[in-house]
Amino acid sequence: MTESETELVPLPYDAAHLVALVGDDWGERLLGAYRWMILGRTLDARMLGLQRQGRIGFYGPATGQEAVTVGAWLVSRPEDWIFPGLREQLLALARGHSLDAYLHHLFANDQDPARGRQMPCHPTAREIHYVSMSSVIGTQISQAVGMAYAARSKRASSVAFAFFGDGATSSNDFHAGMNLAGVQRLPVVFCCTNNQWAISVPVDRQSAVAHLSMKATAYGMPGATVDGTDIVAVYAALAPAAERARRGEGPTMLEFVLFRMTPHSSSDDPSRYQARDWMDRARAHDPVRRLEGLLETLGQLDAGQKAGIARDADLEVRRAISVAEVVPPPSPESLLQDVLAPSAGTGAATGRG
Ligand SMILES: Cc1ncc(C[n+]2csc(CCOP(=O)(O)OP(=O)(O)O)c2C)c(N)n1
Ligand SMILES: [Mg+2]
Repeated sequence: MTESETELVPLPYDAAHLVALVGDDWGERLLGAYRWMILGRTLDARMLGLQRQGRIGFYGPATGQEAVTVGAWLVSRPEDWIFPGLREQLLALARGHSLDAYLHHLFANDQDPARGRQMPCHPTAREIHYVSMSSVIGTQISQAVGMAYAARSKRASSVAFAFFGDGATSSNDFHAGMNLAGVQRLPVVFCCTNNQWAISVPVDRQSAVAHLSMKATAYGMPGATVDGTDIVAVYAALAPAAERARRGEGPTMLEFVLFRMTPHSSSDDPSRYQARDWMDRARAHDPVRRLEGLLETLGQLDAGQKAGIARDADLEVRRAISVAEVVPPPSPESLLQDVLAPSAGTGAATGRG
């Protein structure tokens, strides 16, 4: 089967369903979601290309996972905190982190918010409550729980969204974090992006349960398995989980089943371990094409708009690359910036504030 022959599994909604599930403004909201998904898809393709050309060092794509990140954008509020796993960069951008800042980071240049000191493709964006991604699998889960504990102590209404992959459910932090959140009824939404692989290890070699969401039961919280390639289903699961957390009723664990549509990262060759039909099955559940088909069927997107959205995303990504690529690397002196607090009267301040 070739790419063009792969039959897409359509999203099963009519307008009445969408009013009930997303609200009266579903057309506008889902079209906005579609724009972000196209930007994410465009970014992934261009960044993998740049990595192959030796222009950036490393990239971790999120192709196939866009319905979850953009669904979380529709649900989360500015006061919430995002603790990403490995593939939530699009959520940072949709929440307001600039594409330029992200590209500066990927080029690890002088305007990189992390000044070239973080691993590549590990954005951090304090201004939009997007905590630096940790490649140490699972650690962000217990950090999210700590943030939720702090929010509850301060009587703040913020919710912590903890993202992690299927592989992370085998980490110690998953169990410690879920347990504390369950006992303390903390405002956390645990979002497991089950893309069915932990690099080359398939999910059935990772866990003996039929659905990872069953693990919620052990920690006394509700859990559900959701089609993570259906943005409407993602929204319909995330919105009540966030509201429940905000009302002080405790955490929820959602397992979003989806397909990793690229190598694990720019360092990986999945042809060595994936079945040949993997990509055919993945394309049939492509979250971007599924939403696109729904919007077209319901008269919210025509060919002209579609081409315009794709062109805008391409131009925006190209523009940001051209801006970031010419910025020099951080100077050696910058190594001490943000490390030492300015000390009054000594003139030895090196931080940027
Ligand atoms: C504690 C720890 N062990 C191992 C690794 C190496 N490693 C990096 S990504 C990864 C797989 C993660 O799989 P999953 O949690 O399913 O996330 P995905 O990459 O599929 O999004 C592993 C084992 C690591 N980074 N940290
Ligand atoms: Mg995985």
